[in-house]
Amino acid sequence: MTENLKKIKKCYGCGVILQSANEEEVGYVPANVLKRDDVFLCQRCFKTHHYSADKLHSPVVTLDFMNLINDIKAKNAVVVYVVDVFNFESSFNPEINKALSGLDIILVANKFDLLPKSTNETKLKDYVADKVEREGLNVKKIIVASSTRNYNIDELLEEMAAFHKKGDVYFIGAVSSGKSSLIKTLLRNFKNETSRYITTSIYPNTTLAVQEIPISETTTIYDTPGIAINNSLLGLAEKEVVKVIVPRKEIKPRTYQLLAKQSILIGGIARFDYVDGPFTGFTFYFAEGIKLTRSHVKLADKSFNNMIAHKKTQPISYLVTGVQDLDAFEFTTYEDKKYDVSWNGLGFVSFKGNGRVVRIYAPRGVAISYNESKI
Ligand SMILES: Nc1nc2c(ncn2[C@@H]2O[C@H](COP(=O)(O)OP(=O)(O)O)[C@@H](O)[C@H]2O)c(=O)[nH]1
Ligand SMILES: [Mg+2]
Repeated sequence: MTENLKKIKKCYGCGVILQSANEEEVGYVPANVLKRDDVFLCQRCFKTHHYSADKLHSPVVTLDFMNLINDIKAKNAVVVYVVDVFNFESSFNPEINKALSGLDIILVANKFDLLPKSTNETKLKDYVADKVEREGLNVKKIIVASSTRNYNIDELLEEMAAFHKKGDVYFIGAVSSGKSSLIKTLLRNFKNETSRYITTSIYPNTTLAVQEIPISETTTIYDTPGIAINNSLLGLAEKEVVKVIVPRKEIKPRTYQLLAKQSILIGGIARFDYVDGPFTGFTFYFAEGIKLTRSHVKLADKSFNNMIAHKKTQPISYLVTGVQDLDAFEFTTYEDKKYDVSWNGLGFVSFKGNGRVVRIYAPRGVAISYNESKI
């Protein structure tokens, strides 16, 4: 569902939205210039500044990881692919998916405890199954689990038992999806009756530190380092900010009834504008420490910058010193369904209804997505 998502062009210098309708108004760029993909500045900033728009990212799946994956393929081993249900869109990463294609996969949708108790597990599973099918992954089983709550870990053990007769089991997934925690919980339910020890060593032909956990004389679980997602706030923000944005316990959804032209400022790092449509409820799923502030679209730029300047919100990151550091995206709903818009690594907003126009602001480099609702 990306066909009706459009990127709003903003000036990387002053943050205003670029437009070619009125030369007297802020953000003016001639129409033929605005059409180009490499235009990042309004005419005024273009004349007074010199900016470089560095958008280069390192790849998600590195050569080292590909070597590991090739080895898994050669051994015909099983993969436990761990994704984080709170950060589903960022942890279920297209590059990781591509690397895993053709392998036998048990998919663990981990951190279920973070979603509200009312969450329908079957619906979530169906949602994941649909995504898995679209990606063409060879997933044998989807398990909705929580390593911290020891929820459905027995199911994972059973599934692994059915498979590991075939060979080794590799835990793969994005940084912080919970691979190591899952294995720790697994081991609590599992006795090492072998004469082999748990070791950590550099995986052959790579620089990856991989932990080997023997589960029989011949079979081993491998805990691999997390794959860093380059378009997630978790990978871009400083440690203190990551601490605030990662939820520790069940999310308490916060619902705002909004009129068109109202705006919610998400800490000092993101923003959600309700551009157009009827009075609608928007539910925000973010860690408790993230302060949400209601504003009006007209005042939002100023409030946002002020809150950052006077440290009146939480979190504030070096990534965002003002609205000029946010990219904006806009989309319109065309069906009477429930939707989620998500910021990779940060959280998501759910709402329902046709004909709603919303604008999503994210720190530059952080991917956003929108989907039919997963919960
Ligand atoms: N709420 C919750 N947090 C979890 C769960 N599993 C892992 N975590 C947390 O997520 C973070 C990353 O976990 P870790 O196992 O190190 O992830 P890895 O990078 O995939 O090995 C840690 O802070 C864990 O406490 C879970 O099921 N629920
Ligand atoms: Mg780990």
